[in-house]
Amino acid sequence: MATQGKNLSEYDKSQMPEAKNFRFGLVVAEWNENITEGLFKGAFDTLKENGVINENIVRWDVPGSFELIYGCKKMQQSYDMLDAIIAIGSVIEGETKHFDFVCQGVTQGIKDLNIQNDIPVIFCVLTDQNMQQAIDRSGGKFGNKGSEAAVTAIKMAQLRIDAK
Ligand code: DLZ
Repeated sequence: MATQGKNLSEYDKSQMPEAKNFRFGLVVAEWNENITEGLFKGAFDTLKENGVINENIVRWDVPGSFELIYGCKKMQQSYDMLDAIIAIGSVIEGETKHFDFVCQGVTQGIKDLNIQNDIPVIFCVLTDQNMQQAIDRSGGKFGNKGSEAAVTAIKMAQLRIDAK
């Protein structure tokens, strides 16, 4: 089922895997905290709506989006019972090339974790030109990408089980 551009309320919830026994990790960057907290809330609320219990959700914070790579790697190693991890960050374009390096680094780093290790890491990093675009996608007029990441995490957790 195609899900692009929809928020959870538009999803066919009857098509969602049974998630009540799944365990999830969320690694949250502190940079642009107003945005990443909105993304975290969207993800957390959607996991709960799908039956995941509080005890099966673990959260770690890291300073910036670049640190999501190491945070997710250590979480994979520390909690090998997790079914999926969601990496939450917000990178906003500034006047220097830092934006490009952080975006490329975190994208490639999380891609590498998905290749190297068995617990799927879901990419929930907004890469926006300005703060308004980030607000619009973290609980604003274009929905909440954290919620979409949680739906993806549940589906990938089920895929991992089915593929074993
Ligand atoms: C340095 C930096 C800059 C300029 N912008 C962002 C940003 O928009 N979003 C974000 O998550 N992190 C940013 N950072 C911090 C880097 O991710 C990282 O924390 C530092 O470069 C230290 O490794």
